[in-house]
Amino acid sequence: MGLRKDFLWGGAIAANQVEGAWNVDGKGLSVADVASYKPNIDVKDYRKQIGVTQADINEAIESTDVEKYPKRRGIDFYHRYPEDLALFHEMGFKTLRLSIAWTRIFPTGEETEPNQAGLAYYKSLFAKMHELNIEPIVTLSHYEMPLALAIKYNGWADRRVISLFERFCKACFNAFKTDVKYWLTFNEIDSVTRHPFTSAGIIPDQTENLLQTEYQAFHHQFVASALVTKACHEIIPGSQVGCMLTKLTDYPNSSDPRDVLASLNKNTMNYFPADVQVFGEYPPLVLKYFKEQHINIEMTPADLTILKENPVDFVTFSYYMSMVSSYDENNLTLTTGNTIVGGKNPHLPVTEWGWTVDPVGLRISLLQLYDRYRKPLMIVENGMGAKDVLTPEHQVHDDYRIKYFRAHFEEMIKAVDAGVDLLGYTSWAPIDLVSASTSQMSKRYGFIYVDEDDLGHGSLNRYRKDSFKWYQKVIRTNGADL
Ligand code: BGP
Repeated sequence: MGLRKDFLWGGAIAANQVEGAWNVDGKGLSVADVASYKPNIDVKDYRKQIGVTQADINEAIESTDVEKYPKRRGIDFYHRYPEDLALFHEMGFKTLRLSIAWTRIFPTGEETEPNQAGLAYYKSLFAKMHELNIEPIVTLSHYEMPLALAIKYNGWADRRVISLFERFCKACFNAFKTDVKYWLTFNEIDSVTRHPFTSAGIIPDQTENLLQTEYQAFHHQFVASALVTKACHEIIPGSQVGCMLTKLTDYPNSSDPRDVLASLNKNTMNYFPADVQVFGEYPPLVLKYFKEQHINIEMTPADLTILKENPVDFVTFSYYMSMVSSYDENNLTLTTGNTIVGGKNPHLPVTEWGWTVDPVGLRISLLQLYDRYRKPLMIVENGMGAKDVLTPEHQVHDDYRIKYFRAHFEEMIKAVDAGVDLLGYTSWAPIDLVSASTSQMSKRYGFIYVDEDDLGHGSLNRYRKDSFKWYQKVIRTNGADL
């Protein structure tokens, strides 16, 4: 048994967390460019952190400060990609998951013709990848959209954004039809309600009924995802389009049936965006929940046909942690019950950022997803943020990272042995980059250390960590030697 021979081992990155060059070659401002570094904010308050206000945006538009806006400098992958790809190749990567910045192709989202310099950049990047036999897996929307669309339309809250996104995607399919076979539509599509600004361009303090707006934005993304799946299949015969879900595997806090019910309900809500993309329709329980919450989504009959006719080909997900739900008797909704989530799990350790470390949860996730969808799966993000130390000899002894991955790979292989069809695994992230939730460099994930601190100081030199050699061996033996 074991992994398939052509298992796609590799890593995953996102344009806005690595590229930098935020105003180069005609690029427009994206929502990610205005998410600022707020060192004193409580890192656990994820939603607040990414909840940018209109005042923040006004200030950010004027600013060119890359200390305050670290995603604007990234790790300079824009210029250093040949060196970085060579390092990935040295580790033996079969694939690299990356995203295309919409704002490099359509700077404000509303131009009628694509920016040629933006297309040319990605064209050379893909050429280099093919030279090194690294198969691209491309995310079309990874936590960014043109800022202009957020300001003008409140992002994905507005139906008109669907056709603008379609225009962007079709430009990519036409330009890269010989370069890219695997495409993902929206990164962690379920995250609209967790951080509406970065995920859907919704400006919370300008939005009257936030929950209603978030679910309407969800709907527009589902329709857009189905439309571009169709376009991709038409423009690139043989292409494969996947959805991407945050796998927040949820456990009941106890065997009290009410806790079990709370967790079941939580999972129903976690799964629903992938359900829509795979089954082409909304789960009845979720529609009932909308009714109870007085959420009225504008859905046309044409939308429902588009969803039904264009399911995704495969299912991908990020896996970092599991959650715990408990029943809350004072706070109950009719269909889904209500849950206090994120409770501590006494069986699991946590990282410095409070994320549970749960390798068995990865196996559970794979089994659950395969059982539910019966589609090929791919793990497109998994990894551990840590505060690494660079020695004076430029080494990083990250045995904790090796231990983390080893435990996760063991469980992944057990799931495959149990019959799960798994296409590949891309770690988050193979190289240190600017963190999405904290905007900090010091939350490091890579096998490659980047000499850059939270304020952007440093040589930007790359150094191989101990885990680099280890991952190289894992890929070489296709997971046989962990
Ligand atoms: C996922 C995102 C990634 C990445 C990762 C780690 O939710 O898709 O973009 O950043 O989480 O999160 P963080 O950077 O906040 O540690």
